[in-house]
Amino acid sequence: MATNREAFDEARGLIAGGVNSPVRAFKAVGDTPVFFASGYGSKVTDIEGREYVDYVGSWGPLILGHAPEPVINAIARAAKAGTTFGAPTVSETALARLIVDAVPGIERVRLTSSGTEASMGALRLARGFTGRNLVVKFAGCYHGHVDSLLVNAGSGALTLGNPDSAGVSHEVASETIVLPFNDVGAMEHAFQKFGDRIAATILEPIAGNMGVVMPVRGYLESVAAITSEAGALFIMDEVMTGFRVAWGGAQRLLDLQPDLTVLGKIVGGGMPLAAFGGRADIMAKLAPDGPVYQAGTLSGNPVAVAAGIATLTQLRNNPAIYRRLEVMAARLEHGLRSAAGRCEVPVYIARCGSMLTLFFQEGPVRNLEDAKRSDTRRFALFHKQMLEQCHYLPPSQFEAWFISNAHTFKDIDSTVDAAERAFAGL
Ligand code: KE4
Repeated sequence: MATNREAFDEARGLIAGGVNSPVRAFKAVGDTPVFFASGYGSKVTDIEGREYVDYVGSWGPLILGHAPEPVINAIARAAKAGTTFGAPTVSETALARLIVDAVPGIERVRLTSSGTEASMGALRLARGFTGRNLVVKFAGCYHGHVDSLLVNAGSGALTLGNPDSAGVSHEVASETIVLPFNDVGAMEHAFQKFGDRIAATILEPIAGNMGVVMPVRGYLESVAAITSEAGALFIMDEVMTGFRVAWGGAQRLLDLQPDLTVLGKIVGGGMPLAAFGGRADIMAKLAPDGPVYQAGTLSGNPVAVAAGIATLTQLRNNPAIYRRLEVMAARLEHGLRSAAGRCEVPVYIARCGSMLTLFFQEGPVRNLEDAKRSDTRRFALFHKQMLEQCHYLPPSQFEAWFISNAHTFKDIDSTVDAAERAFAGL
């Protein structure tokens, strides 16, 4: 049986960096990545046979936990009937109906295979609809590796200390205006200067890719109003918050409707499926009815759609799941804060529902500059000590922890106890 180190060495000889997504390489915590063999409920087991309580949950999709029976059964049934046709199926319509019924800002939807594709499609659609080129995004918000959005991105790029990606041309980057999050004045200034050239404003309504950062009161409403007054489109990237912070996402929780919404992660139930959608008049501009081209061989494939339908159906039919997630996540937040206090380790915990981040600093964390003041060395030590105690946290200070409906009080309390031992060792 190979060790994680041996598996990583072998992978690096064949896969770029040994991983298929950079953040998985554990560079930010200076450790060897864990290779998983299986997952069930709130637990994952690595190739060395160690079992961990999992707070990554594949970076958000697994709100029901690993391998939930209704989802696995739906995937198996769908796969036996054929994995993909490249032709319409009624199951895609069924998933579309679930999404349209749940998300206030979506009247029409288009399914894709990743959040990046969905963000890219939403952006191209906004430019096609408005006939304008400039886009406003926010430092620390991440929307996938879309060239024009990979400018001062958060998440992987930030974690690797390389906020601007090589390979993104100056011309492309020059059409993206990057503003600080939670700063209305910066929005006003940008729109005074460029307003009639701006196609869209895109943001994570509750940021998760610089760590969890909440919008200050009234901020999102101001962003929406300034954007709309300029004739630009307001795009909410709810890849992480969609079906996570509430059944209808942050826009339902905050009662604020965007023109376009990007979805991913939970909507695909752990399979490669994402979506973008919005006002019918805007979506009508998409090919084949309209002039904005967007496509995908496996977009809406029956197996991923079956996983999405099974996951959303579980959430829709059991609204108590969100109340349970709130109880579990609040217990974790308060337990971590108390344990850090007893060990006199300054921490700032930001949380919305079952997504949270523990920052190693006094706080508050209102934007990327605040987030970057965190003690990432201390985070790396903490992460390592938690891993040694079999609690699997995201390998970056600038990511969100996720609690699933499969987590138990026992899981949460054991994590808090392990954290107290880790804080004491910092
Ligand atoms: P994907 O292309 O990875 O499916 O989605 C990109 C994306 C878009 N928008 C938001 C708000 C996101 O959080 C993401 C992806 N999130 C990261 C981690 N926070 C995925 C992990 C990874 O890159 O490996």
